[in-house]
Amino acid sequence: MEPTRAASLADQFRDHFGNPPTAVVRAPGRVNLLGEHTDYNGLPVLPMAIDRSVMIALAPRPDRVVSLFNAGLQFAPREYDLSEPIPPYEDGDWGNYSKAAADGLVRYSGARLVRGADLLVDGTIPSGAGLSSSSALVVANALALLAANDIQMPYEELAEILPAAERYVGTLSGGMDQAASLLARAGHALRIDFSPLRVRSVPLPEGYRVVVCHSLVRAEKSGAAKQGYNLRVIECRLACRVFERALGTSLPRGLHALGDLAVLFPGRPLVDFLSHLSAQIPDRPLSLAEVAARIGVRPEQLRAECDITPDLGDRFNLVRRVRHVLSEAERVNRAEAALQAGDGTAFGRLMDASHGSCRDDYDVSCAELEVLIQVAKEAGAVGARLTGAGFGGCTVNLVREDDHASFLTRVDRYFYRSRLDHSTRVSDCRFVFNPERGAEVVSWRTAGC
Ligand code: NG1
Repeated sequence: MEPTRAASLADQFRDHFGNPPTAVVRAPGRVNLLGEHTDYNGLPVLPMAIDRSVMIALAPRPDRVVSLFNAGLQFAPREYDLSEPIPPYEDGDWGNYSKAAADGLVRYSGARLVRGADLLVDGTIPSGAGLSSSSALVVANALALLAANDIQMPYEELAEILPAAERYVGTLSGGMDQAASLLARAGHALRIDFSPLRVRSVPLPEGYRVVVCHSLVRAEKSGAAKQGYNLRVIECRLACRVFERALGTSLPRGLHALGDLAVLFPGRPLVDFLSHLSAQIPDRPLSLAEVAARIGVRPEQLRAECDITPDLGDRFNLVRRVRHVLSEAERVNRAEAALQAGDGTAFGRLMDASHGSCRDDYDVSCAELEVLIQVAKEAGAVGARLTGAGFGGCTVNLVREDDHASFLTRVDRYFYRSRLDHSTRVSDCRFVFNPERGAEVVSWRTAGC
């Protein structure tokens, strides 16, 4: 827990609500080193927690009202009642992340939230940066509501529940961010596998630093990036349907996610399956009617089965998306081995390959990210890639310890200098950090403050 920040948040809480908080919670953001757009496919990821977080000072209330106040005053105060159902605010409203946590705890864990809470929320994770500010907000709200109700829940269980809870805001996201925020280990990356959730610590190679750089393009998933993200989730769901058709009776059951291929055919390289898909459909954008015709179902049936909303349009790229997902999952396996062996060079090569795949097959890069990656490589990054959903946001870079000062100087000179106005500090745009531990709840009265 950052003691100075927590103490000042507690003071602000007292000033605002008139009584001291009973607890302070902290939920960190994360940077994903490798394994992009694999989590919602049930395939592994390799993130670590960053030193930026959401912190909430809280006190229970006698009624069932949740009163949300933002310490930084960027977001307007919100109040809602915990009585079910909890209807969402307008799309994009920050209060929906708190409601997502409340609704999810009740719906998926059966938690009895009989007490509301006063919550003072402070965040230091830039939003729309691919650093998981939204999930940190959901995790912190969940921990705050549980603390206000004296409910203990293992973090592993919360990490299973909160991804579904966060879908309340309309993003079809996977489970990486909540698991990383809750279960991260200081000084380590985490390999996370899904269904069921499994987590193991992975060391970072000695003599290297991880640097996060913002492309200065915000990709808000409460805004335009949501559609781009959800479309890719749907493309993967459609691909599962084509695989079912292609693999026929060799499949013992239906495919819920592309990751089921790894479960059903253990030991077989995932990329081998791509040829089964290519045998059924061409590598070009297809309409829903074309995909349906290849599977032999009616388009409306397919739309309903895959939950395809009209805002996602009628152009679905399946072959390229699957090529990314399956190859990315294999890169995670190789990357974990490289990290275990302390081989930063091999890890860097996998990061570069991941970026190429995100750009060319998953189409989630953008012009500014490409310039930033090029600058980073010229500045000596051993590996550089976009991190998080993409469409803007941050890059993650592996840099030799001895080179990291000159790396920053060059990135500042060749990327940030011409792009930043005087009101923005470059230190807010790129940062070097040590992996943090995951979320924590500190009882404020016993903390002696
Ligand atoms: P970011 O961009 O940090 O929100 C998103 C998803 C993850 C994962 C990555 C891509 C949310 C809340 N998170 O992360 O689950 O799919 O994109 O790997 O949407």
